[in-house]
Amino acid sequence: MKPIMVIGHRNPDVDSVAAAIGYKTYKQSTAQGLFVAASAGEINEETRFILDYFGYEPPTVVWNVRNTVEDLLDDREIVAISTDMSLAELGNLMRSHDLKTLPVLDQAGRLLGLVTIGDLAMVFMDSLIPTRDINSAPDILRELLSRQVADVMMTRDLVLFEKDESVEEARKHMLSTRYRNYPVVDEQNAFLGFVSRYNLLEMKRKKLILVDHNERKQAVEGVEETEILEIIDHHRVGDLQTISPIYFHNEPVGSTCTLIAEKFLTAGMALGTNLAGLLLSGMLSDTMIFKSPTTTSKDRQIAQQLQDISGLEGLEWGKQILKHTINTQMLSDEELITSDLKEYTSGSISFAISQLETIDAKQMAPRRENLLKSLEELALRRGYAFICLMVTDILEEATELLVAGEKSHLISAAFGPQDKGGGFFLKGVLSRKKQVVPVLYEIITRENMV
Ligand SMILES: [Mn+2]
Repeated sequence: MKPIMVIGHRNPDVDSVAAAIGYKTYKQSTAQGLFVAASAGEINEETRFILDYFGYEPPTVVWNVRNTVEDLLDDREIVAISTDMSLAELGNLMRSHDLKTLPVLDQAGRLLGLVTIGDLAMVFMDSLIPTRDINSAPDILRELLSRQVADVMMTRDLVLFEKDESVEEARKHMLSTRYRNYPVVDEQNAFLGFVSRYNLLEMKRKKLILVDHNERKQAVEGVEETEILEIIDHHRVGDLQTISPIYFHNEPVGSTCTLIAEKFLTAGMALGTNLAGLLLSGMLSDTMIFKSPTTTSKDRQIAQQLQDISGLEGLEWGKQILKHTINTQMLSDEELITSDLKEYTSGSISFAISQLETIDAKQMAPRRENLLKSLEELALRRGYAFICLMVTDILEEATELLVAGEKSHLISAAFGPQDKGGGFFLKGVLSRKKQVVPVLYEIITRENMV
């Protein structure tokens, strides 16, 4: 059974990882199927600390969900043969299993060659026809049937695929050759099965449930090749499309974990202390301990219940989490910018907003000039019309906004006046999605940049 992946956004934060684990657990006990939690990239320090604290394994890191040759393999049992098998035995095997191609493997399961029914027929004909002597046929046949697979197997010019090859590559090879079956191997050349044109037609899309995002640019690479089953989110509605009608729960609350916790609570399902703690952590992290204007009364009310279950005191625990947020001193300018970078599109233009949450924004001041340079470089390299870095001081409840890129003047105009260091001081601005993203979309529309 192919698992259904519950996955958050790229550059995963605590909310998207905790929501993936939480919703996986919820689905596992309410729906049929095998669910796994995944993260679309390496988890950050803060998340690692939290998972560790509550005894959770980090979710599988998934960089790409494109279909690979491995996804084409069916679950059929592998019938294989060894080099020392006689052709008489081989004939029995082929008939009893109704097989036309067989892999020849060594003791360790590595692929040595193939025997196809066509090759066998050629061997028989090559031996029988030149004699033109019907009377000697039984002897020739007897000799043939006692030969071994090693004598007849095809070993050269095999068209085979590695399991991680893309389906697109495999498709091209299949269309330019004319074999019935193509062997698939892993890095050690171990045989995994055959694929055929038929498997291409039958290919099943990977199944995903998205949490904490619904924009294509923020989703794991290859998302357009998958089937999205559900989305649970608290952001603006983006540009992802689905094949069929789906369950799409989008609600402007402080965190996706709020919505996941709510599902457990309203269903009257038991919530373990660890899961309650994990979900509470996602809420605290995403709402900056309820200081962000994204925080709603639903968040406060659900957080209270999670505190009761987990025995944690929200404020205290929130401060402990904060201590484990990224250590900016260890990061290069570019690492610092890309560690929580989100990309957006509007028509043909793309832009990006990065956010750095800190409890002492002043320590960033000496780096401002170099950060601006890095922003400018990144905008150029990745083709952003503009890029913003929000340096958000959680304690002071303010953001210093740095802007770069070809169209940055438009953004600057909206947030001005500029301060001496080249940034914009925005008192009371804490939330990227609520206080910055909408302003930028507004500007793009107004300036007709699309
Ligand atoms: Mn979130």
